[in-house]
Amino acid sequence: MTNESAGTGQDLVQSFDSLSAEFSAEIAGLRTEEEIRLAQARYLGKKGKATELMKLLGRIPAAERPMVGAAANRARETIEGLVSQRLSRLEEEVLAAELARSIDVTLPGRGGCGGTLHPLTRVRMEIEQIFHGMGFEVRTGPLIETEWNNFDALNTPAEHPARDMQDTFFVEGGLVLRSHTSPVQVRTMLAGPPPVKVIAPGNVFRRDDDATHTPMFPQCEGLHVGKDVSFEDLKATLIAFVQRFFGSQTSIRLRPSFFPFTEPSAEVDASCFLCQGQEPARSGCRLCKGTGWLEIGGAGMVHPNVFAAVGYDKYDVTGFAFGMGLSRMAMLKYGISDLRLFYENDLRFLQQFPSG
Ligand code: FA5
Repeated sequence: MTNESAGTGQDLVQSFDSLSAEFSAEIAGLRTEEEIRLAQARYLGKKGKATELMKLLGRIPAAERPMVGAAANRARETIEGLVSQRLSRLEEEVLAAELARSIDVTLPGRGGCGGTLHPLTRVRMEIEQIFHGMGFEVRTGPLIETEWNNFDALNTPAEHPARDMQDTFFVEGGLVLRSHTSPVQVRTMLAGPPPVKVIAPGNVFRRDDDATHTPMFPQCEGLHVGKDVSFEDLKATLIAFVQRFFGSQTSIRLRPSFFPFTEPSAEVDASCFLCQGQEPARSGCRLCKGTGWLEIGGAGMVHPNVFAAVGYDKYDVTGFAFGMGLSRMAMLKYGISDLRLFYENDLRFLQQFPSG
């Protein structure tokens, strides 16, 4: 029945009754609450079929209207009743499906994924342990240093060309992001008289950025000052260290070098622990690139000017110092080709270093 042909009241009553039957057939095939609610709206909503029929009420004789109104109410109640019946059945079906799922409560839990120590932390801890065994104490210093501690006291005055090699980040007020851990030497000696025997691990900063240089990297300083501390002691200490860190076959090579704060100075190389410096493995060695040696840091005897800067008697004491790059050492120990991997926090990389 349409707006144009209202028909009689009896026709309208019949239309309402058949609407209920139509809805009943439709709802039987619906599977979700959303489908049911949409169907309900198609019948009882603002533009629903029942609402449209109600608009015809005004066109029939007044005497027949109560009968039609009653039929409309009946249809509405039937439709709403069917909706709520269907919805509660649906709820029961969902519950029954949940209950039918078999759960094996005896299976072991999945557990969380535990964190592990970062490879650089592991290397630092291992180095601390090795030097602790040789009688070194661990010291630390601030990352933002005075220019004096970072350069001047280390025999590197403002105009010294060696400052260029460690070009760094300057902060206002004569402060710098420390470019090496050597200022901890100065702090340690200013803090008390000799003898001192310390290592100082920590991060340092430089204007560097490539596969083997990062702008921030960890170093470990070593300083031993006392009566008659000799170059021989330095060499013995470094040999003992590399043999514990890289393996007992490892030896070292000292190459003459220059650092303003040590004299004489040397670059420290460890023999490549992968090829042992032996042919035929050496020529194809991916770690040492065929040289048989791996550079691990710098070292030397403390310069008398450094003793003078911290108030130590340069005629009374001698000392050695060294500084190693920890990320380079980790790179060598674990065979890693790009230093930047340490700082990318890629789980696929980090998960290869489970805590031991
Ligand atoms: C120094 O920093 C000296 N302070 C070391 C020293 C201490 C010498 C005490 C004598 C006595 P050098 O600039 O060479 O030296 O750095 C030492 C080590 O840090 C290098 O051998 C290398 O392993 C590491 N290193 C240097 N620059 C970077 C960088 N940008 N990224 C990662 N590692 C670096």
